[in-house]
Amino acid sequence: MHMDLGIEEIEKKALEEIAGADDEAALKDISVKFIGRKGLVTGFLRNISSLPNEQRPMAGKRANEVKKKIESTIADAIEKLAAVISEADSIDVSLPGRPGFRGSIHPLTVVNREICEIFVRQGFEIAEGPEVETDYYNFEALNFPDDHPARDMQDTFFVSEDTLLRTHTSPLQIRLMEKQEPPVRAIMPGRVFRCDSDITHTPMFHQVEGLLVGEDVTFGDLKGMLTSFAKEMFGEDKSLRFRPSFFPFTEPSAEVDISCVMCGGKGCRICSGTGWLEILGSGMVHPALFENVGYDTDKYRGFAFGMGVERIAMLKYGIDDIRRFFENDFRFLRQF
Ligand code: 2NM
Repeated sequence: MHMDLGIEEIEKKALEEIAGADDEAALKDISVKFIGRKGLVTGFLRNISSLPNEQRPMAGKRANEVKKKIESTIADAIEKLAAVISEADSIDVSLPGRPGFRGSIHPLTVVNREICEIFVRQGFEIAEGPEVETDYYNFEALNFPDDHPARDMQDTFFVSEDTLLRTHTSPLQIRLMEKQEPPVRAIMPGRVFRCDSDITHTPMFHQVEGLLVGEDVTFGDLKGMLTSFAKEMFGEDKSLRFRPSFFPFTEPSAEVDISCVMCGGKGCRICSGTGWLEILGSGMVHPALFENVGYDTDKYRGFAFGMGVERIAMLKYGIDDIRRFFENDFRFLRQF
């Protein structure tokens, strides 16, 4: 009955069966059925001798072509199946998807907002202004003497003889007082610039300064205000220490320390064994400033304070190198 099929019919049937096969075992069976020892093509070849002489060469040639065609088509089909199987193996559809990176708020922005929010809740307005300032607003009006070391080229970035990159946000307080009679209650967040660079200083950093002016403002108000700020920022359990200091624009002046965030006051590496960490500077506004802006020095008193946002963020999050804030390494930034 094998001989009943012509070689063209055998080829057509083989190719149809290969196309319909969906695994390797089925393809092996097809191989046996057509080109195995007892296969249809093999049987056809064996029977060539019974054909008339003149048909034999042509029939033999076609039968060999068909055998090769079936072999290569089966090999291709096996290869295709293998590719599909390995792709299916490499994708585990039961795994949860990988979440995309959402981005996060920069730690300095987080801390800057937190500082501002605490004072805004106490009735302070937010004021902003130019980063390029005149010598007058940055130093002169703030009672810095002509020979103050901060006015040196080494400490301040000068743009020209009379203009510079502000070294603090205090110039804004002068601008604000020039425009507005007391009561004044404002904070000034912003970038400031100093020629300085090591693990705790960068040439650009961020400050928040505050100013409160009115009648009957006392040093007690300053202490109360800054104590409640520090406890909100670092925790109710912190103690505060007001330490006498000096700033040109305040008299008297005080630096404010909190009990160490690491050791709680016992003394450790972070607080250099003192138990205390400096978080801000403050004082009662020097009368010279009020004279410069035309306020009545008999009637008005004020207090002012200033802090570095980087320093507060380093203490709050235990960051030991200020340069981390500016390296833009996602592994650091996405933790906040
Ligand atoms: C500080 C420390 C102490 C301050 C003073 C003033 C001004 F202009 F209103 F008098 N603004 N900021 C001040 C006082 C800033 O930073 C460490």
